[in-house]
Amino acid sequence: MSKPGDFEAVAADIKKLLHQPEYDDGSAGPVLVRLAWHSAGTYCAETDTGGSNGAGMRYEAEGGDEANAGLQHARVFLEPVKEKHSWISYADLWTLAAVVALKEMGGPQIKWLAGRTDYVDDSKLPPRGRLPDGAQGADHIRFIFYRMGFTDQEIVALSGAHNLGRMHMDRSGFHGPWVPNPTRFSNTYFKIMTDYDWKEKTLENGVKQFVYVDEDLDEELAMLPTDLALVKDESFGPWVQKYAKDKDLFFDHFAKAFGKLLELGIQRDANGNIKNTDNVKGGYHA
Ligand code: DDH
Repeated sequence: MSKPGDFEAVAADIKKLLHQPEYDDGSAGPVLVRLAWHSAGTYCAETDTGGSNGAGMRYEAEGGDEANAGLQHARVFLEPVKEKHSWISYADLWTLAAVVALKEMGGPQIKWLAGRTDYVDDSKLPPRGRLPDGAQGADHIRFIFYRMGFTDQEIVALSGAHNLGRMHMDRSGFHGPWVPNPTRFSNTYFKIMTDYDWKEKTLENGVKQFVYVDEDLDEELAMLPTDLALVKDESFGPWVQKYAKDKDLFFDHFAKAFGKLLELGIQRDANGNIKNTDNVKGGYHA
């Protein structure tokens, strides 16, 4: 047990659990990033519902959304950290874990502020279906991300998270990693999206995705229809090209957009404290 507010101690324990030799590509990092994204990405600006506050994914109403299949792995990885530092809310732990994991995987530092509560406010529960469907195209992507308040530029930057991790047939129905080194954050996703010749493939479960096969690679690479929809779109496309050429620009824009994602629906006063709560306060910038 650490002192309440000692986020450095929590971050240190998150770092220790990232190395998971038996799991996927040897790291818990990618699935932790996805946990934070799915916890926050249910937000609707117009109705002020959803978002990371409340950690609603612990319960069936939100956790049972088929888009969240597989994220129990991330929550299980984090459970010993929660047991040791019981003062931290799950909502803070899940978002902090992504920030720590991204940095450890070579990504940018993301500004993170504490104070989320685990109180599930039923009036803020997101309905199912708020997260994106990889089989769709640009209109769907805009529908989902405009609802949260993101711009086209931010949408492309956030999509760069697919530099990490892989798809699992038993979770989403899709299969494979996007990039050859899926535990290292970079702009490779954008580079290969534009440079490689992607071929449509129907998997044995009937699901369609795009693949790139190269005998020098251990396995074929994959792209979702939504990933490739970014290249062709007249407003998304130029950002794909810019991020493919300029890693620093991508890192800067990704850090800002991911930081914004984690704050959706969180109302703070001028000091950064969440209004009307006595939650543990602080931040993590190291
Ligand atoms: Fe994603 N994502 N994502 N994604 N995502 C999947 C995996 C990961 C979509 C679909 C899928 C973001 C945007 C989109 C990560 C982060 C982010 C999988 C595979 C699908 C399908 C799941 C599985 O089978 O295990 C779609 C569609 C979109 C969209 O924008 C239209 C964003 C914005 C992020 C983010 O973090 C900001 C990460 C990381 C993974 C890898 C997870 C893992 O277990 O590995």
